[in-house]
Amino acid sequence: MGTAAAALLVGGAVTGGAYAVDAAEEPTGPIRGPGTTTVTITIEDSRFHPDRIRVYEGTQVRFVVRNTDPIGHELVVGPESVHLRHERGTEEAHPPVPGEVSLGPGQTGATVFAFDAAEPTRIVCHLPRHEDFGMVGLVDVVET
Ligand SMILES: [Cu+2]
Repeated sequence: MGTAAAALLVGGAVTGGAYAVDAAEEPTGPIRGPGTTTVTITIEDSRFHPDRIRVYEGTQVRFVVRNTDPIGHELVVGPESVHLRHERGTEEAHPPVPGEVSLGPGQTGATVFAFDAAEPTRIVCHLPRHEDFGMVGLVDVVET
């Protein structure tokens, strides 16, 4: 990680705005979709790996989420209205809402989300302080 990326993390850059994931990995691999596809995301040390993926507009992604940490996490993917609701809300468990899955320590779970809008879409763990710590990712939704 470069100095700039480290500074962003230390500075709490993940707390504001839809583009607060500047420190995220560059997107790698193919643009997924269209149609249906499965993406495996591993949670390790309170980070999503990968934390940046690309999909074509209209793709339905099944996220298989492996939590390798000894603490619970969640994965919430969706438009900013969804993230706002979670930041202000008190929901403790999310299934079976599409795009939301809660994971106990060491658990693997899955959720499905359809990326119907060609706009950057965040993935966030909304457990207390996890987003501030850097538990955020980005899906680049590419126009077909
Ligand atoms: Cu978390």
